[in-house]
Amino acid sequence: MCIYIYVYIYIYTYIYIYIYTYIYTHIYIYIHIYIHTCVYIYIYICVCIYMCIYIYVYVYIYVYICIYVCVYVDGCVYRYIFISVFSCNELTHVLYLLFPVGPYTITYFGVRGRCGAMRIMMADQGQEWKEILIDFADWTKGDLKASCVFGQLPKFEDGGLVLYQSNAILRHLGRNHDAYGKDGKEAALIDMMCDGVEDLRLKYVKMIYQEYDTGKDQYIKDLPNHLDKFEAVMAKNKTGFLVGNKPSFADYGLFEVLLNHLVLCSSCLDTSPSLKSFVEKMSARPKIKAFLSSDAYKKLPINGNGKQ
Ligand code: GTB
Repeated sequence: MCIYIYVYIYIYTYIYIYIYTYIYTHIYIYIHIYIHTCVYIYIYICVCIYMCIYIYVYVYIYVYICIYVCVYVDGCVYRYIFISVFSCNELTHVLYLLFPVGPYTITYFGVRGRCGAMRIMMADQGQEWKEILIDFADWTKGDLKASCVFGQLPKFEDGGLVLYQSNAILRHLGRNHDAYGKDGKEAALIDMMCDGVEDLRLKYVKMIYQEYDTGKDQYIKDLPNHLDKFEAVMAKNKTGFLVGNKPSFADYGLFEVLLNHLVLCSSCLDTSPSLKSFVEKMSARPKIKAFLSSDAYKKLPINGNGKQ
């Protein structure tokens, strides 16, 4: 009997322990796996979310920068197409708003000189620009001179575009700001007037820098002969501008050179009514008026040798 009870207890205990251990172990393993799986799934979800956010933000920023750059470049291209192919003034104004040009940078000596006209033009066109003023003593060291295409200033920067030669800069501004005529014929006439202004400017510069003391009086005497040509064109066009019905880059050039001549001889336009009225109207344009009365303009001498 005792043996019977003993065997029974033994078997019972064995079965009990076996079942208990089995169940317990399985439950334990199950919970363990469950927890680990949850942790792994959690980590996996976190990584996925992080990667998605990272990729999304990265791609979003990257794509938008690419799109903006492409659209901006395309905008510039479309702007030029509209100007050159369609000569469509109203649409180009909209494009200028969408894809603004500039800001520009001028590197030049602390004078009005070859930059007078472009500064007035940019002011009138509502542009802002940066000025880098070069001391003539620094210029003579030669490094900057060596870097300039023709060894001279002004240097003009429009983003990555670097230009020299003041009239090329005026033309560039004319293209950028719809001040180059409404079609090819007007553009050709504006080019012609710009070259005429350049001839007058060269005579003026020669007198100022080389013959001021000996040649000034004769220069003033001869002046009506030179101004007559501009007077005739201005009177014939009847719009108050050299070509077309709004200011072109040649008008800004003529306006500035006439301002300098009025300083040289205040009565020089008395026999040129159309030019006189042109100077008055240009001077009264609000943005030009503000610029001409600004310290930035007034503080600069007209020429590099102090003569005017
Ligand atoms: N064709 C060119 C243009 O239209 O831009 C002419 C440019 C030019 O004449 N630049 C002159 C220059 O760089 C400056 S305008 N000169 C220096 C050199 O050739 O080494 C004239 C001038 C002379 C001196 C001063 N100054 O003493 O401050 C300022 C401006």
